[in-house]
Amino acid sequence: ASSVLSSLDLPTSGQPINGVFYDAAVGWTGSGEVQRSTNPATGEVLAEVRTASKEDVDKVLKASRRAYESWRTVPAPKRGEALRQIRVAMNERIEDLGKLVSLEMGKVLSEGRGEVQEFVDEMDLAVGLSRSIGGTVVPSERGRHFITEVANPLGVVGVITAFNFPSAVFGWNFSLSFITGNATVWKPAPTTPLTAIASTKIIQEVLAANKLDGALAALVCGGGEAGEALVTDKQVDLLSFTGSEARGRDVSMKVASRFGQSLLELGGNNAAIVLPDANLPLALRAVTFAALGTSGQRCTSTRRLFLHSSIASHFISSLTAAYKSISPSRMGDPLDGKTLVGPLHTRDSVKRFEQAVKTAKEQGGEVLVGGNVVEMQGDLAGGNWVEPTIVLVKDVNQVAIMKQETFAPILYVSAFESLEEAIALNNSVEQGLSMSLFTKDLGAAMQVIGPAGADSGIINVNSSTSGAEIGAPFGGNKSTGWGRESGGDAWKRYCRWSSCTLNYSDELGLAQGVTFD
Ligand code: UN1
Repeated sequence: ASSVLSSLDLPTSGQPINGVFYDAAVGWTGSGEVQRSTNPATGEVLAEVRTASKEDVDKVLKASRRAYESWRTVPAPKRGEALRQIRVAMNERIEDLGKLVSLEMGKVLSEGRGEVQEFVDEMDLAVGLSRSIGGTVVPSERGRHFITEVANPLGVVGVITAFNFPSAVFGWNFSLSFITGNATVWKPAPTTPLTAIASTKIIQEVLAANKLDGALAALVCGGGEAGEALVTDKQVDLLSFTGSEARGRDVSMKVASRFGQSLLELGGNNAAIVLPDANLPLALRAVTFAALGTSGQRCTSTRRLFLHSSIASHFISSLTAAYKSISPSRMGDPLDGKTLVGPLHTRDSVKRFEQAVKTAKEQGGEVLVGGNVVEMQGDLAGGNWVEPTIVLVKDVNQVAIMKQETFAPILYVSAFESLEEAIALNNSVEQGLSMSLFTKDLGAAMQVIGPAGADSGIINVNSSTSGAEIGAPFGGNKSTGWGRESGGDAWKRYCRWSSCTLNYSDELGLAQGVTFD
């Protein structure tokens, strides 16, 4: 652990690391309570971090506002050039950062590295966008009139991220916020401050080398107090929040009540539907990855599997065999390249896993594989280990827990007869993030994509529910919060838009044929 920390210049002295940065002159500080970052695989305390108090957040927001006021007039391609340098610096440290993500979050090395890659990819996208963003020109009904949409920088963007993607989700937000001319203030999850501190240090080095204000990428580590300050403070123009539906509801109402804007990425309860004509080995691999990747702690994890009745028993036996080939032999230290399934992030996650399995059984679910907390040996004995679990559900109306998102490797499996029924099952939950359909039938695929199809924000045919690329918008419908981040038009949310009409005639022409003579 200490070699991973020192590779990224994180002190290992035992003194609390400062978790607030907003000003190169002030450096790293923080007057709030001390929080711990713990290795989920072993229970070892990695470091203590001094967090931001409400007063710290206020100071940071003032500094970020000042930084925004000069940044907004810098041409977007020049902003893109600074981001390109951050991209290069981050990419140089990708292996170390990936290890730190694995160490602190608990996801396996390939996924830890993968999410830093996702940050780098997003910066590539944003660097390109910095040379093309802008509004459309609209034809005017009046002669010698020119109508265009203008995208100006918005102000200060607050980004509250979750523990499960401690790097990439900030990357999506920061990259777009930065090139559109805003200052960004990041509050990472209380349990993953080290990834945030290491990433911010890299960004700060590039900002300093370019003589840019450090408050363009400020960091406020902390918990409820710092989060609440960002949510309620009018100085935050856009608040991007990733987390639970319960907290997201509270955040969105508080931000709306001050007429701020929020961008929400909340729960998912993603389904995979397998039709009889599907490439079944491919479907098996895709479902296994999406259900077990990040130990079932992605927003996009597959939580519900709907199998056509004609292939259900065959598919379930292959899936059970796949699970048994992974657990316990491929479960273990996330930093070991051979590991496929790491620990849950916290002790509380283990309790929620146990509770969900218990409830599923009480409601009539049958545990086919797993279902238990695992006692590991040696260093791993102090970690948060649970068995990858498959629950067979004969009656979806009885097993109500299936409609809740439990951040754990629990996969509920059920059979269906018709595609319409499977679509209805997909849509029967509050959340609407991602879904998968496995088929070779183009008609079935179009039915799922079309107007009477799946209500999910992300629809994948013959591909996993998780593991989206950054180029398309990422986000979900319904209680997932309707937010869209990363690709597509997501950048537009970070702008202050004006519709501008320019009259270059000497007449005052009125629209809609109105006269006022
Ligand atoms: C999340 O779980 O909050 O599609 C983000 C995926 C990743 C991002 C997940 N690219 O699984």
